[in-house]
Amino acid sequence: MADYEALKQAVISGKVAQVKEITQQALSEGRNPQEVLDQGLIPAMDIVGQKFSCHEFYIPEMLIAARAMQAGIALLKPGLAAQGGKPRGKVVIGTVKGDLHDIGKNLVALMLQGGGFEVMDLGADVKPERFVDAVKSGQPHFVMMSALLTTTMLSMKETIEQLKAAGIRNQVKVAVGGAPVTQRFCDEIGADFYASNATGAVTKAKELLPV
Ligand code: B1M
Repeated sequence: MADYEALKQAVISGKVAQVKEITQQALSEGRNPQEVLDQGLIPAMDIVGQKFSCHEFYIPEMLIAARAMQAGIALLKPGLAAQGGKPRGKVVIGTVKGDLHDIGKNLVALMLQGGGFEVMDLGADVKPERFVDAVKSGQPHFVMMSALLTTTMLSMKETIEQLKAAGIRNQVKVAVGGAPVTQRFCDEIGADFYASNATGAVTKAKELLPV
């Protein structure tokens, strides 16, 4: 039986081999990759965050846990991206300037690919100018920005301002997400939509695609 409690503990303590083993076991039992993600890997990172907040963990422990989480995601990847289908639309995605958190952004990118979107991933620490250049050159339907820090989410506003200044704001739908981002913040900065998780980002993008 898939032991999600053991999976969480393995991620928290950064045990890569154990994470791989338990994840693989869950998949062999026929567990849905999304379930493994939602019940094992993601809750583990929430606990890591709590431990960091109360100074029980420091940066090295967060990095070690992040590496373990990524090892688990790598095994889930084929299943998460499997739905495929014909290309639905194009997305430019990145984690905003000053922000190196890319696990959530990578998951959103992966689920978008699974939903049939063509994804241009600009990586992390993406300056507004790079988003603007990517819209000009790639002609995407969507720009999706991720931020995990309250200090970096303001770069989302700056990116929207720069898209306006370049005269291309109306060519794309701008979507925002990441732990500190809210619907209210989305409305305040004039983004088109907010999604609290990867599945939500895919669902909303599908709804907004021109037919
Ligand atoms: Co950092 N970190 N970190 N960290 N880190 C947080 C975010 C923090 C909440 C921890 C804490 O204090 N409890 C805190 C932020 C506080 C704040 O601003 N409110 C924090 C801090 C302070 C920092 C540093 C400043 C620490 C320091 O140096 N003193 C530093 C900043 C570095 C920088 O970016 N410039 C830092 C560094 C790091 C590591 C590099 C060590 C590592 C990141 C490794 C990596 O990403 N490659 C790290 C980690 C791992 C975390 C926590 C523990 C986990 C983040 C994660 O991967 N979650 C995190 C605590 C937490 O979030 N609970 C924390 C799992 C991931 C699947 O979830 O990214 O939320 P998430 O993505 C979700 C949704 O948010 C959504 O969908 C995803 C999947 O469902 N989503 C989107 C994300 N992007 C989206 C975009 C969309 C839509 C949905 O577009 C439409």
